[in-house]
Amino acid sequence: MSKLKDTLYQKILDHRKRTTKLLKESGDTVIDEVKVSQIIGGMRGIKSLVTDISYLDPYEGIRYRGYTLQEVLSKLPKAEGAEMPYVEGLYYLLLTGEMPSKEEVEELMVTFRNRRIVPRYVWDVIDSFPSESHPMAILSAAVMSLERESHFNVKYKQGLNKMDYWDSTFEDATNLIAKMPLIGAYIYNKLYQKGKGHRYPDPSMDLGANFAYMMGKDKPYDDVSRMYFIIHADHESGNVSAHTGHLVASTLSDVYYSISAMINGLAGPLHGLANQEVLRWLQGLRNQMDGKLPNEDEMKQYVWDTLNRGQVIPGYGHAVLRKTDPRYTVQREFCLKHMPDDELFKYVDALYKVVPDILREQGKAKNPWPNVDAQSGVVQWHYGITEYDFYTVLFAIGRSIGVLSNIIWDRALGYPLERPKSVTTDMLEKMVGST
Ligand code: CMX
Repeated sequence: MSKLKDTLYQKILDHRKRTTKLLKESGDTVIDEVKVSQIIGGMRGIKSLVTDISYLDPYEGIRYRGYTLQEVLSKLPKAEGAEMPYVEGLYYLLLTGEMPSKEEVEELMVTFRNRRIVPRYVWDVIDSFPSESHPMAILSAAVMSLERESHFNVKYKQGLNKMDYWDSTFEDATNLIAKMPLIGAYIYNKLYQKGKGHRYPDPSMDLGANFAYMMGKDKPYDDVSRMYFIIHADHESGNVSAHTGHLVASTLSDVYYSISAMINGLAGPLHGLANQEVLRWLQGLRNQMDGKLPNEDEMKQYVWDTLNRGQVIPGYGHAVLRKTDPRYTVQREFCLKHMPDDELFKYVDALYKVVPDILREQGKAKNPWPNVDAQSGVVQWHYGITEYDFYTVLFAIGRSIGVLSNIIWDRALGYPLERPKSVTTDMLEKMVGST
């Protein structure tokens, strides 16, 4: 057993006792109440899921296993000369709650290296898509096609003990994380480089550096990849991508079905696709201004025009957060250091000065502050990834690390099939006495 798997197993044994005790001694304790507005309003804020991988505080932002993003970025081991930590270390942290040592990360790097070969039929699936297809549709299908590799399914058919579900799920999850960057880079090269730029991974490199290498990008794009995958990895359990992954996995569908579903949820413009929407929207402004940087009044006008057309300002607002997203701040700091004179970054910076006040004045959005997506496309654009349809694929590679960690723990703690109850509008009207 690897150090990671052994540590994880010990944690699982301890944690099971806590869950059993909670259920046995406090199973009927009321934690929350539900309002009509929440039932009609997308279940906002109802406390009905449990996860220990991450927690989202509305005013502080995300913490992974209790650590803020800044702490994660400074405490996880880094490659020699790198600014951003190993992505492999994040998987260790999310699964075990412990900061790994450099040796523990290196062991995990070897594990990923040994598992990253992608079967030929996956490349065939990707190649069979028309070139106008959205990369998220291709990614979803590619992950789906890997389903026949599932160890969990084989073991389940053989008659698997419930206590052991987590083990083969861990194997599947680790295999999939190892392959995701290769699949993503291959999709990029197929769609936008016509297959010419495809490179096989370099065995000496970590996950982030290898992704940069396969994308044909020089330094500091290795750090951009590491930063990107780490900050997008998890955002507690209620967001659409994480929740979809968990929901599908709760039927004991394997991780390939679950992550494919997660990708489909992430592909919507109100969720992961918002980062490409930001770029599209900014390009609209740039075209309108003939490339000249708008002054504050012109910027305000463009924002108001968007709102007056009944559209949202992409990259602003959030269902839970009520302050500037720390994932935005991490990327902003990177931009200030590496690309302060970038033209689009200046647009993003100028927007930050006008949008929150305008959204407050309009009085609809509960959170007028920028979210992660307001910055992430600009970083990619600067390093030559100008095909913004691709940005959500990068988000999906990162998000799969958190969602897979959650699914392994779901299995370890025996969480059941998810099945909330619905009511009819008639029933709601009767309940509130309005008929
Ligand atoms: N621009 C304009 N209006 C906005 C807005 C924005 N950025 N954010 C919220 N609003 C509006 C909503 O559309 C809603 O209007 P209606 O009452 O007319 O339906 C009202 O303000 C209240 O919404 P809310 O409770 O503040 O926000 P929700 O929880 O319903 O939605 C989100 C959250 C992210 C979908 C929304 O803020 C939005 O559409 N933002 C723009 C898209 C975006 O950046 N998405 C990425 C989020 C991060 C991620 O998940 O990846």
